[in-house]
Amino acid sequence: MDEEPSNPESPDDAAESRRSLSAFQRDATVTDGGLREQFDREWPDCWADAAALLEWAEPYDEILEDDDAPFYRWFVGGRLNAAENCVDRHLEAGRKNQVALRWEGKRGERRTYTYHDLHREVSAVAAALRDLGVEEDDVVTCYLPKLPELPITMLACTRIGALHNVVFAGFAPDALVERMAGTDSSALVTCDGAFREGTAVNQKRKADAALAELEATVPTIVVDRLGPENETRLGPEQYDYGTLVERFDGADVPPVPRAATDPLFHIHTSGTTGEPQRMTHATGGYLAGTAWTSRTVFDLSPGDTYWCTADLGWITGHSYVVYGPLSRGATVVLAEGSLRYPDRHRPWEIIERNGVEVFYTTPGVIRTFMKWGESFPAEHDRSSLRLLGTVGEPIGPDTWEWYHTHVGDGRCPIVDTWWQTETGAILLSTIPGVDETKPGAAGPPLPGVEAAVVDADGRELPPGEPGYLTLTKPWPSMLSPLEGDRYWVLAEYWQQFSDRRADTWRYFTGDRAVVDEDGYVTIIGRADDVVTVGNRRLGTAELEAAITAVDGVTEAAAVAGSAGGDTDLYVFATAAQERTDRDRLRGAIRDAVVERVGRFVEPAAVVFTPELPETHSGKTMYRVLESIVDDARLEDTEPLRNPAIVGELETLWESG
Ligand code: 6R9
Repeated sequence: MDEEPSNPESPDDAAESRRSLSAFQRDATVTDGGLREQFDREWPDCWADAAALLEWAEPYDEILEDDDAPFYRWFVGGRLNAAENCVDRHLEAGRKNQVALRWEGKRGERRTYTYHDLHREVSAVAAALRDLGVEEDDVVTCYLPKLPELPITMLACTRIGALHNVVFAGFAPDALVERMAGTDSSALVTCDGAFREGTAVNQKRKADAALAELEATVPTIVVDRLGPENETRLGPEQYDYGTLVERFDGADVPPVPRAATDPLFHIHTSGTTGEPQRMTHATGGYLAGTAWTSRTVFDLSPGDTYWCTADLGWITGHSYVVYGPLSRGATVVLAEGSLRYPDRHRPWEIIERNGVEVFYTTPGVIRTFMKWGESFPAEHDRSSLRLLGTVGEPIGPDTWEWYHTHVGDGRCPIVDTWWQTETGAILLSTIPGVDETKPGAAGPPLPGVEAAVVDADGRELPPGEPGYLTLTKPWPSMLSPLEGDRYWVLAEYWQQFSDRRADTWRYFTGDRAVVDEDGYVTIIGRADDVVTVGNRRLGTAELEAAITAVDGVTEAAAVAGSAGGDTDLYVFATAAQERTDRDRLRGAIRDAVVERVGRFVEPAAVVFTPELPETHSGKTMYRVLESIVDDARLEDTEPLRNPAIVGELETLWESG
């Protein structure tokens, strides 16, 4: 046997980690084990607890209005401003010199913004946007990488009641065109370029290409990221960010009170059809949800140092880089660029240097750390860490154990947080000050949240039986579509499992899941990822779950391809240990698939790869694997977090 035991902890270590878990619980903000019962009893009034974490310009009259279900309205009658909640009120609370943002640039640059600095620059940008004609309810598209100017611009928009629409900076111009046109954007904020592993990449050229495609000209603000050595020409209606900030420095722009039900921002999901869909969140409910979960799940209090690796182009960056942690008055670390540049010590140096207490990332990033090896975290002081989080896809037990042991030293609880762009905030997770964790299971629904796993006819399934994950009660940070989006939102999320005549509404998450006797939910994967082999349609989620259950397999993706003429099933997998016996593992994977779906779908090939291609938000990119199997040309790999894997996969595939 050349395998190491999969659980490196001895019983003594395990006892030790339980002891320190209670050390976390002793200091946690939320330790009330009766919170779920209390929320159930008082629902929906319990959500006043979340609203109480915010500063309201006018109090709300009604917590939940359901006249127009499933288009629920939260905190009706209330008015508030997001920028005021994330910035101004911390000044008033005597925290003006507390650090709000610590930015670490790709080239070793560091910038620190106190809440006072943040207030000043947010106000200046807000004044500049107004000067360029942006009004309340207008939409401003942001096409920026992880620079401080991005959260600042987002907050500047919300300060004047404009909506932001952040588009991932890695997307190509046509994606920008589509998202700007789809939101009727009145302004664009972008930058001259970005450094990619040392070389300057032209971002403005992409923005200009998109602007040329749009019908109307919109004013464009350009952040100078490349410095004076890379001169950028500004065209008509294009303005330098730094010049505007100087010009409007000291401007007094009072935050515009918005109705709680007014939209706060747009963000796009890829949607099941693959077309980007415009999603919208409402000001009051979204802020209440992100603030409350930042406190309850991430245990964030003013002054806590927190680092989330997500890009701001995704919902995780909105909810848990900007709105949640800043509304809590935390110190947010923002790291530009890749975690492996200039070398693999970077993530641990960031944690060490900044004294990061709470760290939030995706299983894909953790698997990359695993591949690099435990010596990297081991060389750095991580004693500041007290809580770890994960999001975006299921975390397998091996990855969980590694995270727990080598990042958290067996003493930091892990929160496996399940949520979606549409849900706005975390809905399934353990509360680290209260609940036991089970590796691999996201956890029970948070207080006030109700979930059910159902069969295709909507009948609730008993524990242990996999089915569709639905949400049976509305929640404050829920999607709040504009009038024109209601039709498709109904069809996509509310149609399948609701009984409209009985006015009983169930939100369909699009995920498959299984719940255990204790109410902990394990996410299996997306219900719509289906492969057709022969004439059978197979859910990839269950296949992959069966494969990753094989000891020694960390991750798997199943795709259909016609490399051999007929349509066959192909499996890509990553192995827990470099030295694992591949042939034995291959055999075990084949057996697992056959046992799951029968002999007729025995995989035509099982390919071991160091990583699966994945998006920046941590989802397996099946399109890349399909194009490799079918030897098709691959367009656009820009949405990939790990583009280097494509070449490696091609080589692995060709070498059989
Ligand atoms: C926040 C975010 C949503 C989909 C969701 C599910 C998957 C998210 C997860 C998870 C297992 C978790 N997902 N968190 N799967 N465990 N803790 O990722 O939003 O990009 O909209 O994706 O991500 O499949 O339905 P979004």
